[in-house]
Amino acid sequence: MTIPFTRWPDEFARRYREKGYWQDLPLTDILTRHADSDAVAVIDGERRFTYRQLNQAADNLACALQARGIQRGETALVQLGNVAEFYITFFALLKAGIAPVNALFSHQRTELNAYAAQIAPALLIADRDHALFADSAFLPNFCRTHTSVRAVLLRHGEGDQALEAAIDRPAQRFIATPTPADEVAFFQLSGGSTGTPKLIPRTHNDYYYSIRRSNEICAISAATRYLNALPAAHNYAMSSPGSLGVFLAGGCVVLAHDPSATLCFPLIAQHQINVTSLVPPAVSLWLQALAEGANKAQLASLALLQVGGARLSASLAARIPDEIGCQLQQVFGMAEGLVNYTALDDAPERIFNTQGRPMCPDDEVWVADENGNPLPRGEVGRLMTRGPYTFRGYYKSPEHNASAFDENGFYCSGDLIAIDEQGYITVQGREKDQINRGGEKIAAEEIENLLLRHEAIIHAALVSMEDSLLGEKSCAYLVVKAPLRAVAIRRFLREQGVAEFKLPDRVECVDALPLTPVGKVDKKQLRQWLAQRAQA
Ligand code: J2J
Repeated sequence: MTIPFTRWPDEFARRYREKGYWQDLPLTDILTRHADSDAVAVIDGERRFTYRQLNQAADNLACALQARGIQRGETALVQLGNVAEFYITFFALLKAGIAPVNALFSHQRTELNAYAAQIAPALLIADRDHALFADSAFLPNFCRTHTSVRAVLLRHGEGDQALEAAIDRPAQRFIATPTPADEVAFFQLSGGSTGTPKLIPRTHNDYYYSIRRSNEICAISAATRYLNALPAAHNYAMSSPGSLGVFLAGGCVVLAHDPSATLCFPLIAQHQINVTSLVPPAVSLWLQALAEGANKAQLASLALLQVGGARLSASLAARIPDEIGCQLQQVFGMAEGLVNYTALDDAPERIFNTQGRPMCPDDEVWVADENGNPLPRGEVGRLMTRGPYTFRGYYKSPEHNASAFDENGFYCSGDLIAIDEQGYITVQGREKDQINRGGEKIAAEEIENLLLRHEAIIHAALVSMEDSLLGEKSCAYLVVKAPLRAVAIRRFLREQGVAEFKLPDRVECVDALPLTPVGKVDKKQLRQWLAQRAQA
């Protein structure tokens, strides 16, 4: 059984192998290469796991899954937060050849249903600490809807369903059976711009390269002590170089449940953290905490701070070396593949003012005008890319793929960028219908569709509005039959079971939505209205 996905054409696959990008190793190699090491791999609160223990735990779980009849080539839906079990589960599934979708912990019913509907998982692994699974009604309902689910394991669950028990029971004669390295290893989540969240098939070969190359650029080694304060399942925290990069190098990952200064500063001091990654709003909060007297000495071991996921202003960037006392690296990446980094030895001006350059010499990146024609260097246009770790198609989405890719397999990310003479990229804006709320991505259409389920809402448009901390927040423009208050709208959406960060920060009721000459909602105009109101 293999999972269908859009493959790279043979000539590309051949070239990527010849150049050593694809090494035909399964991602499980990241862990098994350290199977005999007693170095600490993960610290989660009071708990510590050596590489040997992490590997054994993954074997145990994989064996338990096989015993439950879950087979190689099947899929799993996983929702775990920043806990050691996230990595144990990830490696266990890879060892058993089961491809997971790792939902974010902030996701709710709508997102989980959308993922399950797409992959028809044989297995669900989740956490009783999540509100959905704390509620005894949700799980039976979920399993009734998604009849493909044959086994459920819950962190902090009971009896047969306890994830911990499956991890603790020693494996008997376990033989790992990962999928072939050029097949799907797991699915990454797209930030999305469409009604249903899209899934990104990632192969062992392409993802392993992305991690290996990231480690080289970021100088990750066995001496790296990485604080993982971003959602563990997010592509940035997994692979740029993220926790998987640190495991590959034999370093130590310390988990934090959120990036707040109050939680992270003491963890950095206690565990002598030398690398971490943040989104720009968290940087602002760290700087604010320091300005308000937080103990800077706690950050003494921190050598490198990566910032990405959303636009970092040059002024905020420039404050980092002095005020936090470490080196900055900008990261501009996407779950679809392409990742750009500033180099550790780049001049400060470059690090403050650009989002870096593609990490692979064979990343093909160019800028297109609105008709798909190449623009001269330096001009602003659409980012087009293909390469050894950039996917070739969303899972089971032929229609969307037809517009997201050009005829030569270049993916159009929806970002508006410029590339300078040295190949460095600056992100200038966005064309995709998405709101980037401090790194958390909201597909406008997904929320608009949910809003339209409300009996009093006739038309709905979700647009971004500027925010000094988050960069962007969301505003819902509505045409309604009867007056509606923002709290009622938010409550309604919450009842639809959607992640909290996707709820509109503001609601505006209007008589009509402005339209473009072809009759589409004119979101540019709506954003102008918001800007004018902000000035007024
Ligand atoms: C501006 N916009 C950025 C940046 C991402 C590493 C880092 C981030 C992600 C990520 C990732 C940006 N400046 N520095 O997967 O491996 C916006 C762009 C991009 C979208 C991708 C990684 N860094 N962005 O953020 O899939 O709009 O991945 O297309 O969540 O975030 O979002 P996502």
